Amino acid sequence: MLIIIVAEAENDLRFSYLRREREKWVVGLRKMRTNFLLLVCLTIIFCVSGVCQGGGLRKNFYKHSCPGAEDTIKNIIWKNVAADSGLPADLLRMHFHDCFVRGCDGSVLLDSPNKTAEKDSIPNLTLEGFDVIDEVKAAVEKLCPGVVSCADILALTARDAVAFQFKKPLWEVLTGRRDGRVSRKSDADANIPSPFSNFTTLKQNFAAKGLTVHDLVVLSGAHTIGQGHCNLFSNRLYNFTGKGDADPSLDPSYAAFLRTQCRSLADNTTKVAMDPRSDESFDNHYFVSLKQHKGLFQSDAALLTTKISSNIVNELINSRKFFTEFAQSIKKMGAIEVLTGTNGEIRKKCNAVN
Ligand code: HEM
Ligand SMILES: *[C@@H]1O[C@H](CO)[C@@H](O)[C@H](O)[C@H]1NC(C)=O
Ligand SMILES: *[C@@H]1O[C@H](CO)[C@@H](O)[C@H](O)[C@H]1NC(C)=O
Ligand SMILES: *[C@@H]1O[C@H](CO)[C@@H](O)[C@H](O)[C@H]1NC(C)=O
Ligand SMILES: *[C@@H]1O[C@H](CO)[C@@H](O)[C@H](O)[C@H]1NC(C)=O
Ligand SMILES: CC(=O)N[C@H]1CO[C@H](CO)[C@@H](O)[C@@H]1O
Repeated sequence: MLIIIVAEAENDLRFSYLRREREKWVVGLRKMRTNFLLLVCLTIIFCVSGVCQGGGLRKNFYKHSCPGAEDTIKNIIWKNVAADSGLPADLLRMHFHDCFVRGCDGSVLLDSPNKTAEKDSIPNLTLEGFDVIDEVKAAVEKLCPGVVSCADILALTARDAVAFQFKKPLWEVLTGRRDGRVSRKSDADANIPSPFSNFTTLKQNFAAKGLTVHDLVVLSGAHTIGQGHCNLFSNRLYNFTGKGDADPSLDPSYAAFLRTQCRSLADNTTKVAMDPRSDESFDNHYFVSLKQHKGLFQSDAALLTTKISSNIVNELINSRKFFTEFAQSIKKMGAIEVLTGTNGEIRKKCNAVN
């Protein structure tokens, strides 16, 4: 009898001990759950405010708010590219310029009442394709007013224009960007890389946007399409060191050919293909030509001046590698300093703030 009582007391004790342990656990778990919820909330807040990596962009952001948007954009772009094979280059370059100045926020599209907007900076003077962006925006506004940002339109049109050649997209575009309200010429001048820059400066320009040397080399491959104006490289043809000489790093026969195109140092109207093999085909030829010292700008040639970057050039001569790497780097470029959540606005017209 006594033994049983003692045993029960012991049991009770053990149970109460267990109960206490269990309570500790429950309390601990509850605390953990609170902490976890707090963490999730903070992450969401940070992502909405654009602080977290990727900037809160996501795949198919307009799936519910404007399901037809991406198809509408693609159809208009393909129609326009069919009529103007130079359009992919215009739109790809515009996306790049947008992202490098105040982030991918459509600021490159804003008109300037007093000639102080990004559009008025020297490199932007030759940006084309604004009218096509306006056509796209008008169609998307008709479909779902006030929903799709001009910043997303820029990113999507660049992808779709290049996709026309392949009848399928070469890279994924996340969406959910919002439009900025500020466009300053001084920001463009300070952030858009110059065709006269050396490797060190280019590397710094890209690092300032969170992009690596690898991204710099890969994205320069965009110069596989499009053209450059003579005055941006003719110093390499006629007067490289002030002695009436050519740039020794430029292939001599290619330099001779370029002199037949750009007749003088002052020529600022003639345009020349940046990829002498195929300036309307998006391919890895930029790197093939570059390795033969036929890069058009000093900024192209600069990629051969360090071991690390020239090794990357060698890798990208592999076409499959170029396509894979380009898709990754341009996705990264498309997330530079984006406005998301409630930041910025959705412009009614791409050339003016609301
Ligand atoms: C590495 C630094 C870069 C420099 C210094 C640079 C410079 C230039 C220059 C000077 C032009 C010729 C503009 C003209 O004469 O009208 C040009 C054209 C172009 N750039 Fe770049 N660029 C760079 C990077 C990029 C990137 C990252 C992209 C896109 C991902 C890009 C895409 C283009 C395209 C597609 C064109 C042809 C535009 C056309 O024909 O309409 N560039 N670039
Ligand atoms: C005109 O330029 C000045 C800077 O010179 C700027 O402060 C102002 O906001 C600009 N006006 C518009 C309408 O953009
Ligand atoms: C690159 O260009 C910058 C700016 O023009 C210059 O200060 C720097 O010395 C150059 N670097 C090299 C390695 O030539
Ligand atoms: C070449 O550059 C030098 C030094 O800047 C200059 O004095 C000369 O006039 C230039 N030559 C031409 C043809 O522009
Ligand atoms: C081209 O050069 C001419 C003559 O030097 C000048 O008047 C004109 O403004 C220049 N155009 C551009 C777009 O730089
Ligand atoms: C100030 C200026 O000339 N801006 C131009 C920028 O490029 C677009 C498209 O070519 C022109 O329409 C602008 O006038």
